[in-house]
Amino acid sequence: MDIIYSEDHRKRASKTELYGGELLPPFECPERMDFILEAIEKTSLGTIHSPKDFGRDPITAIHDEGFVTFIETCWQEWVAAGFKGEAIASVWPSRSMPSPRIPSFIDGKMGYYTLASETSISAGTAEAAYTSAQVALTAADAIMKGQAQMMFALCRPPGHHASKDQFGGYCFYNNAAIAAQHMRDQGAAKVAILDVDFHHGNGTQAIFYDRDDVLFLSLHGDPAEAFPYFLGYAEETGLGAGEGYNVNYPMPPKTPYSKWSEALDDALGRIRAFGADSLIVSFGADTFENDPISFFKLTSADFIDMGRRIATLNLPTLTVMEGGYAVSEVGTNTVNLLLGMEGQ
Ligand code: OKP
Ligand code: ZN
Repeated sequence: MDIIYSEDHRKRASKTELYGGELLPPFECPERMDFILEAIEKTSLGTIHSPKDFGRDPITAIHDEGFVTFIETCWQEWVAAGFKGEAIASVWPSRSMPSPRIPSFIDGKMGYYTLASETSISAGTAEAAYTSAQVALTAADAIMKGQAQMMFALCRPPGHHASKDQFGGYCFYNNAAIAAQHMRDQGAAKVAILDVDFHHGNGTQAIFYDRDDVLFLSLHGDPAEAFPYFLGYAEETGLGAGEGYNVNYPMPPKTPYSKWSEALDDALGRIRAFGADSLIVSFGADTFENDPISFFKLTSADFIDMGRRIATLNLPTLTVMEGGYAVSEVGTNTVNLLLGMEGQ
């Protein structure tokens, strides 16, 4: 399967992540891509292509105009305000002060447009996020044009935590959601998004929550114990026309593949019943047993079986890269999924 990738991801080189009260080097680092590229080259999985530029419109088809402008201008405004560190939110329109007004000063604007403060914005973040969305769009477009049955969008930064107007969880623009909307606009009637990253895809869920044309299913660490904590429970099944088109599979610490794959099989059955004509897999390798911030127990070999099972759907399939932080093994695990999908 062919791969879309851009070196622009290196512009996202934040120095700090707020973790356990410390500012540490981010888990979501550029080196992740080097290990994935190295593993791809070893297996001759397919050809790597640069993204095309679909412009800003497919991004604002999913995200608020004001939010996109904020992402584009945040760093300059933060620097102009005289702050010395990277841009990190510190105050929110919380339950006791649910203001609908958007502050004009950048420190306040940060809180309005942020959903989690581990993720800082720094020089180049906006450009990397823009190109990451173009990577997903280019791969989706190739599928819609019938040029490929399967494509891999090697996106960085990831996207599934980003909602229409909030960034966080290492995500800025929701690459999978932007690709799904592009597929709809290019003639796909029913798109299924299967999110197998360890973390719940809260942004993707929120974006499609009231829609019946995009089925969202997510397998993830129970939000009672895992990021993003405030979304991802099984009782969240959709709203209005979207009722029944959102499916969550929260799972406890130490979940092995034998259990995890039961949820996967159920999800695959629902995708078949929905009658999807295209599939997007939001793929994170952070379900891996040695992932430093996650708690499932999948082995490297399990990713091959995961790919094989997903391929039984026999649908045009776009795989979009999300997380995975066991850096030295993220390449092997990602390539294993893709080889499994190809029936190897
Ligand atoms: C992004 B993706 C742990 C906090 C968790 C955010 C994790 C974002 C994961 N104390 N920090 O879904 O892989
Ligand atoms: Zn994740």
